[in-house]
Amino acid sequence: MKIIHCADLHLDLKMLSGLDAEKRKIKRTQLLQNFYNHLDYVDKNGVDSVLLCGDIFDTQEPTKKTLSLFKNAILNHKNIKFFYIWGNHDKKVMPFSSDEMPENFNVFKEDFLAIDLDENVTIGGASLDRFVKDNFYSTINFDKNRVNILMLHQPINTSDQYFNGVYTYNLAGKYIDYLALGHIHQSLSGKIDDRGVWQYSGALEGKSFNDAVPIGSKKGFFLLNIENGKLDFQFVPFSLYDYRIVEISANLQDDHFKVMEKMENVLKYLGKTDIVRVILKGKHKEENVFQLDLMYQKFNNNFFNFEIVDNTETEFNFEKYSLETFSLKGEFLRTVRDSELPQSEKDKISLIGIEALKGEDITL
Ligand SMILES: [Mn+2]
Repeated sequence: MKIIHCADLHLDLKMLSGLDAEKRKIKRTQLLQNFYNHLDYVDKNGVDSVLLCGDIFDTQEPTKKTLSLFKNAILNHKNIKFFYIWGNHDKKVMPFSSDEMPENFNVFKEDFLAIDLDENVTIGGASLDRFVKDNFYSTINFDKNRVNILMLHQPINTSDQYFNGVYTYNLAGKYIDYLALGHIHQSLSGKIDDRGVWQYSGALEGKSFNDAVPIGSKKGFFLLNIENGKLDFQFVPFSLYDYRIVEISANLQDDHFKVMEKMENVLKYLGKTDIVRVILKGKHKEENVFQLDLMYQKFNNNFFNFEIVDNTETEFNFEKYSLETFSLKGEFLRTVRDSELPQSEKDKISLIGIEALKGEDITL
């Protein structure tokens, strides 16, 4: 039996900072597109069930259009069993009302419930609230002779601003083989006890730079395979668009062209489905100016979206200027130097002042 574990689809995603209106629209459509692609995968690979582990919608009020498309997708896959819990974003969102609930769509509400499938497999789940009730753990009543999968949307072994966590010391000994988690957008995992593991599938698609993945990897879901009472699982990379953070370190001797070359050496591995943020780090000499708009223009068209953050520091030759006894620059710098400001502030103010006194554009 094959089961897919996915979570955090965030359909109707609201926060898409850094993208313009047109790209936000594309990105939103593409979240839905990837859900559909994932159902194609289900069809082609003989998958029996899909676990939707919360934050399927980004909001408690998904648009009618998205809801309708989601429902149609379920109704068009009558041979697939779907298991649904809500998360903190889509708390209490019920895609189907109770009188229209299709047979292949199973919802786990606040209380633990277990549903037996063929091949000795049981799926259990609960949509927990902000606080996990003390008696929740005692309601988990898996049969130790079955393969047991539990669905939750919680932080594990910790709490965060949204939810109190579930703790493995409370889950140990409950005959859980696989805890399918949503909430954390990375595919993290750990052990519950000698028998079971917990696993976050990660988001199906990245939703911001917090979900950035290294070059060569992707977001996706887990495919569980249960045969003769034995459960195996593997990650399936599946995202369409990926957030990438590329850090470029500048050395003191690097000029604009050297930094461009360093960028090119990394960016050549990325393309039109990447949302790229380059972060420039390190120190450069005052005379080596990095022209960000030129860098932006060179690479921008290669990617879905491109931005550069310049965190480099200018090494300021304070002594050179302050030795100019009869110049305004020298006078200004001596005043800054003798002030009570921290060194980093002194450097910044000195640089702005010198640019101003040279009559150049002030860049911050
Ligand atoms: Mn969540």
